[in-house]
Amino acid sequence: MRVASPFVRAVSHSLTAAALLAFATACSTDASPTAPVADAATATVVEQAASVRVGPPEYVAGEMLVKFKAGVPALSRGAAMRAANATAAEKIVTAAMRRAGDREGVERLRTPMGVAAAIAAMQASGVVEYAEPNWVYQHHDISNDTYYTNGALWGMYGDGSSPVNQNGSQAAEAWARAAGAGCNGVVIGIIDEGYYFSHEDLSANAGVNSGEVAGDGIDNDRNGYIDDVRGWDFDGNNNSVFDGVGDDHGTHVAGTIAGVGGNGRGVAGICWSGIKLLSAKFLGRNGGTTANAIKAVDYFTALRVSGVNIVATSNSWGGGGFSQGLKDAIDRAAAANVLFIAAAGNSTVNCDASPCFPASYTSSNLIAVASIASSGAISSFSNFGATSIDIGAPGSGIWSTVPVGTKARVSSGYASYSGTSMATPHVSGAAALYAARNPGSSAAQIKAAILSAAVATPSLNGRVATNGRLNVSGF
Ligand SMILES: [Ca+2]
Ligand SMILES: [Ca+2]
Ligand SMILES: [Ca+2]
Ligand SMILES: [Ca+2]
Repeated sequence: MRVASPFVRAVSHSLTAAALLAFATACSTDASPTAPVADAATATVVEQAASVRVGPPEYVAGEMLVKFKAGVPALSRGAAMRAANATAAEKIVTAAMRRAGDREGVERLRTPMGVAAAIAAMQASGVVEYAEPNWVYQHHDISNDTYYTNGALWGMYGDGSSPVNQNGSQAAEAWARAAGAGCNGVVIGIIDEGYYFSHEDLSANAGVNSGEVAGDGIDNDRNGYIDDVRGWDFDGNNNSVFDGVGDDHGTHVAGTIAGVGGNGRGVAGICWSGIKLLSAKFLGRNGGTTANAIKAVDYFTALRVSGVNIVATSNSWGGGGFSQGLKDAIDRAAAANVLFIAAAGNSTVNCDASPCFPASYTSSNLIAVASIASSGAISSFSNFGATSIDIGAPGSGIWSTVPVGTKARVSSGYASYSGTSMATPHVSGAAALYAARNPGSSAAQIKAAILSAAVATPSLNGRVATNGRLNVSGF
């Protein structure tokens, strides 16, 4: 019996493809606007946020860069350094400097004095060409991706981003910080339909199982699956995890986690680069089974144990009743430090009163995700539960990647879907972002970071355990 189905509703799309609607149900009433909202209040907020962001430039405390004048005797250098209480940290003489006839190079000096005072002392010595702070440069990733800049991709915005939306995940603010928008070294397992790993806005972040050699008919990594290079299709029991435009839901999930950012096209996921996606396809045309869900969860657990840095699985599906077998699989993932991020479901039910699986499992590694709209309201369809559901995230009117076209000819498209299916990958991306910036974090630490950063949200008060919505601005 098929028990699981993807949690997606309300479809609109940029390119016409009837197959996109295959798993979608009726349009919800709170699909968010997909065009920029340009009212006076919004403009004011943008301006304020911009002024807040302008701060003094940063430099390395207790350091300066000094270039001594050519031919200055060591005695004079020593006197100048003593005046600035400075000690040598590094002498930088690059090949390019030498080629340019510069044998002095640049010295990086340490000093316990204030940097400004130390620089003044060096300059007063008369023996330096310059003395200056060792500036710290920030990586400011600002999305130029089409659906970001046109105001549609609200789930990535924050209260201090442009475009602005305080109800977004605040990812744009995390991107603007020093670490940027990359999620190096992190792998996320998508348990869903397959996904279009050749999509123009996904392919750079599509992972391969490095232990497997493609197409040799051999199970090189001995995990029980032959040629599982992109993952495994548990529904079809084969190694093709993308089987055409029917894999739109999985592809949409993938784009929210890891749509390639900054490439001037399409969308931007929470993680722009560095991340790798792998697929455990188990939802087919008629949904998926518990048996295949167990295999899919265990597939990623085994990869993690074998050394692949699977931080979380993203699970935008549900249905059926309690399964000890699936709970056990999720607990095995917990023991391997793999988070299980689960959609609350789209039936507007209280999961505390009427359990929603897999969201309601009590596994320590599970984060259950409700959906909010761009207004901050809980989405009309979203399940909730003060105990069983953890956090809200953007899920109404979410633009992401989809395959479009025909069976014979698939190409890259973008579409707006709504559902807790769309909220969940925002949290999966958040887990990846945190893990990338805090290497070696346990599943418990990542979960705690996500839940403790939630922003109190009236529509979620008493409806999710954190009473709040996703906020990755500080990750
Ligand atoms: Ca294999
Ligand atoms: Ca092989
Ligand atoms: Ca297949
Ligand atoms: Ca893009």
